[in-house]
Amino acid sequence: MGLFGSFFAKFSRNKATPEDLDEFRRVLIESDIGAEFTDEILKLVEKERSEALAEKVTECILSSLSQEPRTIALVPERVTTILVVGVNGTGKTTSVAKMAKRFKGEGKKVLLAAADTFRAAAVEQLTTWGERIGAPVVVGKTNSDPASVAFDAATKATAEHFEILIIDTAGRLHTKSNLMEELTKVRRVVEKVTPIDEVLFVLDGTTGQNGITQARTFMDAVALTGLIVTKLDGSTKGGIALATERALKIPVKLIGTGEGEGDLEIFDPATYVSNLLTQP
Ligand SMILES: Nc1nc2c(ncn2[C@@H]2O[C@H](COP(=O)(O)OP(=O)(O)OP(=O)(O)O)[C@@H](O)[C@H]2O)c(=O)[nH]1
Ligand SMILES: [Mg+2]
Repeated sequence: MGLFGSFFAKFSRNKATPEDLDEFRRVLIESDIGAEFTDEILKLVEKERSEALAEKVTECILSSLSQEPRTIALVPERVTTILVVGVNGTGKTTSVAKMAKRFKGEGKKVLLAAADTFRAAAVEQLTTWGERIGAPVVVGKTNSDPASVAFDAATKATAEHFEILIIDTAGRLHTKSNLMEELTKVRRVVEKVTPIDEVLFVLDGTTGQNGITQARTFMDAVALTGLIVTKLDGSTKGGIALATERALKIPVKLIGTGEGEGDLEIFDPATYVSNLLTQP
């Protein structure tokens, strides 16, 4: 993640040459941090050539990010419901399992809903995770209405006093309006039983700028409250996390750093940016 570290080490010691700046611009663009951040950071680098540069750039990035809390706030008096959405293969089901594992570790009573009814394998995948973690999973028949599975899960969660319900949904292309409508329906139907507290969009950290377009369409359909950015282990492209947060004004809450159930971290922007700038 210390993508820019070697540049900052150099820029704070010497004057950056035009070649250095070109090279740095290329690295910024390739990191998917986006055009706005790239321009602002380059301006600072051109202007400021001192020990204070890293600090100024950190300030510039952090002040553009969301000020909303990054933790998932639990509602004490009723079930806290989390809906997990995103395009295909971004890591939704894995992230659902990782969150469940984390909450179970805190001693919470967790219920999962397999509202991805398109493929039998998807239900199996979540059921296997559920068994491993010790969280029951509400399932429906293959090709049944995902909203009805989500409704059943919300009803069970409320009746049996679960503290957390996490609803996994099928991956869908943001350009397929019927599938986006299906998601809106899941939300509407669950909210007949209990409010949805978090709608988390799972973004593959190796996706390019298209991730922002995807997130915008999901935002319109289901009003996202946060992002989970996955596959940041070993990626040099994690800048999309910052670019998407800036564009949508919703916080990155969690980051996925591997395929294992423990590979989920609460996103801490200050540490993230500091690593980006200081580690070579
Ligand atoms: N390296 C790495 N791999 C991940 C991470 N999160 C998920 N994966 C892998 O990405 C692949 C897809 O993960 P899933 O959780 O099945 O993705 P999904 O979004 O549920 O996929 P669909 O339901 O088909 O849309 C799997 O091989 C996961 O192990 C992560 O943080 N890092
Ligand atoms: Mg899945």
